[in-house]
Amino acid sequence: MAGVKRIALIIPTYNEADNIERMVAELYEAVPNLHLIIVDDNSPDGTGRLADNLWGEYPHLEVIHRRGKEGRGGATIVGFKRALSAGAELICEMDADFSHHPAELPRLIEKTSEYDMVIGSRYLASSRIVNWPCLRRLFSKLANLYARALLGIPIKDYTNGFRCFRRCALQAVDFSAIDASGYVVLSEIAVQLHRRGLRIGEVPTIFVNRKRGESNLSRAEIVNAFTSVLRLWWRYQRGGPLKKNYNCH
Ligand SMILES: Nc1nc2c(ncn2[C@@H]2O[C@H](COP(=O)(O)OP(=O)(O)OP(=O)(O)O)[C@@H](O)[C@H]2O)c(=O)[nH]1
Ligand SMILES: [Mg+2]
Repeated sequence: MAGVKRIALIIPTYNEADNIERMVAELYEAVPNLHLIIVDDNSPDGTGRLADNLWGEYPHLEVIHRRGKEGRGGATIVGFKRALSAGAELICEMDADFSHHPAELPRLIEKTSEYDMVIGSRYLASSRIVNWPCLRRLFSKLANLYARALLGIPIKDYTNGFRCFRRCALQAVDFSAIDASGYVVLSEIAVQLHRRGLRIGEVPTIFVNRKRGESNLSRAEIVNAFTSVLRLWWRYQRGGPLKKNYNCH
């Protein structure tokens, strides 16, 4: 059972003061032995301070503070590296705004017995998306179709940051080749793992639009999402900057 494994979870935060305390409580309810790593980018609303105050209340909570808002992807990479150096056997990531529900985390964890990376997917038959405006749904759907057409990985959801990795899968990622820092890092990691022949699986998830806190998705980031997938395609089209195949099995 996955419960005996050393499991780390990375949560990138920017202005999640309304969510962070309840999120942490529900996560430890769902997976009590979690090594939780919160990576906060000096949130003006004091999320980082709130997270610090939780230290001591929970057995394995760690908070990494960065100087300013530098993007979700880069924050997650900092957390991944910390989890690897701490010896985690499974490493997960999720958002702090309850779009990904803590109670669903054990299902992703369990599926890592079959796959090297597991994605909580919004686009499988029994997945659901709750309270997302039409335009947002359309944008996400288009972004995923576009990524799939260009990058060719047989997955339905490239852009949901609800994932679990086996340790060996994250060790296979060449972080030095990743120069982006925003949401596209999710796609770049998937490209690298796919090119290295690692197994990527999906489990259905119920994705709920944030109820509290403000959206971090700016118009610039939407434009960036499309141009950066094009860059990825260009960089990785002939095997890209990757070193040799990696044997995870
Ligand atoms: N550390 C860090 N975390 C970030 C940054 N941008 C977003 N996040 C976090 O990454 C997760 C996903 O960001 P969201 O703002 O929920 O982005 P989204 O889901 O595309 O859009 P909304 O839910 O509408 O805001 C949340 O936990 C954010 O707090 C950033 O620059 N740095
Ligand atoms: Mg969100």
